[in-house]
This record gives sequence, C-alpha cells and structure tokens, in this order.
Amino acid sequence: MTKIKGTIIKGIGGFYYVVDAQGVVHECKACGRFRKENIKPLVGDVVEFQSQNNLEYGFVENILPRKNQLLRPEVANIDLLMIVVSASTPHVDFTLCDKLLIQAEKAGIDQLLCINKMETDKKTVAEMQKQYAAYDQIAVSAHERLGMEQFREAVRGKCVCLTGQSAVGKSSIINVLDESLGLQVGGLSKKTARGRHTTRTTELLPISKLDALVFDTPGFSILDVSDIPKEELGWYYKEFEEYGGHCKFASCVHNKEPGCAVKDAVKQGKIDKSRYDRYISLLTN
Ligand SMILES: Nc1nc2c(ncn2[C@@H]2O[C@H](COP(=O)(O)OP(=O)(O)O)[C@@H](O)[C@H]2O)c(=O)[nH]1
Ligand SMILES: [Mg+2]
Ligand SMILES: [Zn+2]
Repeated sequence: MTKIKGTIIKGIGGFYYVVDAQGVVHECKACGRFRKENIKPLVGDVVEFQSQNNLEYGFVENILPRKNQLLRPEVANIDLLMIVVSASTPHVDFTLCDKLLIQAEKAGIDQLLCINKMETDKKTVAEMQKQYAAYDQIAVSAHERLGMEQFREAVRGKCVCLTGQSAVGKSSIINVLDESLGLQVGGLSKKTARGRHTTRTTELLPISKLDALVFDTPGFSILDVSDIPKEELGWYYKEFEEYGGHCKFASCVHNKEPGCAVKDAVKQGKIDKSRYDRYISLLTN
C-alpha cells in the first residue's frame, strides 16, 4: 500500500475529504493515533493517507508540518485572511474585526479587510478606512460586481480564507469568482437583522483560473483572545508599531503609564480613538 499526499478540503462528522494532486477527492477517517495524541486534522492540512481495499474510505496517517493555523475559523496553511464586513446590514462588529486582526497577526498571517455591499452605504467604507488606516482594505459589491478585479488580484495565486459575521456576503463573493460553484447564499433574518447561518462547514474551494484556493467558512460572532498575555496584546495592533518603541517604559501596555507614546498618538489623532478605546477594554477585561 502506498501513501498518497493530498490536502484536506472539508471535514464533516468524522470524515475528511482529501484532494490529491490529480484533483481526485478521497473520503478518509483520521487514524486512531491522532485521537490519542489529541491531534485534530484541519481543513487546509497537507496530509498523507492510505486507501484500504476492503474499506470505502482511507485513513489519514500523517499531517505535514503546518505553515500556520487559526483557531477561528479552524484552518491551516493560509496565505491571507480576508476579513469580510458589510457596509449596511449586518452592521460592522468592530470588536470582532479587531480580534480577527489580532489573531491573524499573532499567527503571522497577512490580513485584508474587505467591505462588501459597498453600493448600499458609503459611510461605513469611510469609517473602516479611518479606523483601520494601518491595514490593507478593499471595497466590493458582489451584487453590483464592483471592485471584483481588485479582489481577484488579491486572491490570485494564494490560499485565502474568507471570514467574518454571517450574511456579510462571503459565499456571494466566492460565487462571483467562479459562477460554477453555486454556493448557497442566505438572507438576513428580518427579526434580528443578523445573518442566518447558511454556510455550515468550512470548505476549501479551488479557483483554478486564479490559481487560488479559497476557504468559505461559516460565520461566527464570538472570538476569544483572552489567552493572549495582556503585555503582548498591543504588539498585534499595526498602528501602534510606530510609537510603541518610544514609550517611557519598555513594558508599557499603553494604558495608565506615564510617557506613553501610543496615548500621545491617540491624543494627536494619529491613532484612531475608537480602536484605542476597544484595545483598552480588551486589555482590562
Ligand atoms: N446589497 C447587497 N447584498 C449582498 C451583497 N452580497 C451579498 N449580499 C446578500 O447578503 C446576504 C448574505 O450573503 P451570503 O453570501 O450568504 O453571506 P455569508 O453568510 O457571509 O456567506 C444574501 O442575502 C446576499 O444576497 C452585495 O454586494 N450587496
Ligand atoms: Mg456563507
Ligand atoms: Zn505606551
């Protein structure tokens, strides 16, 4: 029996779907050793597996070293985390955005903020640009096909994970990239103006004309970053970088310390006040 190499594109109910170099998808289970060693294969993992003649499914036997991984969404080996927000409904959850950026920065993953539904409201686009001036951003409309050329260029040749709240339009955007995918798209629940969860599992989709792999992920609104030591938190704010080294105390967490260059920058309007205020509430909670 020979080992075959492939990439996990989906995991459902204890089964992993692994695509090999020829593009054939194999249904696999994880070998028993993983459970014992508390290892969980992730979508995006490059694995070695064996198919067994007497069984319909194969066994994932080995996970190759990961380039990176995220907890939420739970994915491995990505080149870019695309944080999608909506210009109208659902309203931007700025704290969730902050946390997603923190998580990606800590994992050493590039980030791009993508504001979808741009045709509906110009104010949110401007607000995002103000608050996240230190981050790369694009504004698009999946419905009106606006900004999609820029989007394609951001994705080309990369393994990109789309993440964000439900109903911001992640699946809709991916459908524009490749019409043949026909991913299910959801409406907004009228009662709560929150998204319905249409995408239930994380799925890795090849977009061959862009030489890209794109993860479509279920939306979520809770992300816990409380495991990050408080003294580290500020490291993951790009706009603090320029100033953090100039604080009076090397251990400054930019809260109540005197001579804090980050706080000065906030006072001078060089760092966005809302971003800083939310940083303090993450720091002190
Ligand atoms: N106005 C507007 N609505 C959009 C746009 N893109 C997606 N939607 C709508 O937003 C809702 C959620 O889309 P969906 O792709 O399922 O979001 P997901 O949960 O992030 O995957 C659907 O009703 C879409 O039709 C857009 O560019 N403009
Ligand atoms: Mg979806
Ligand atoms: Zn400081």
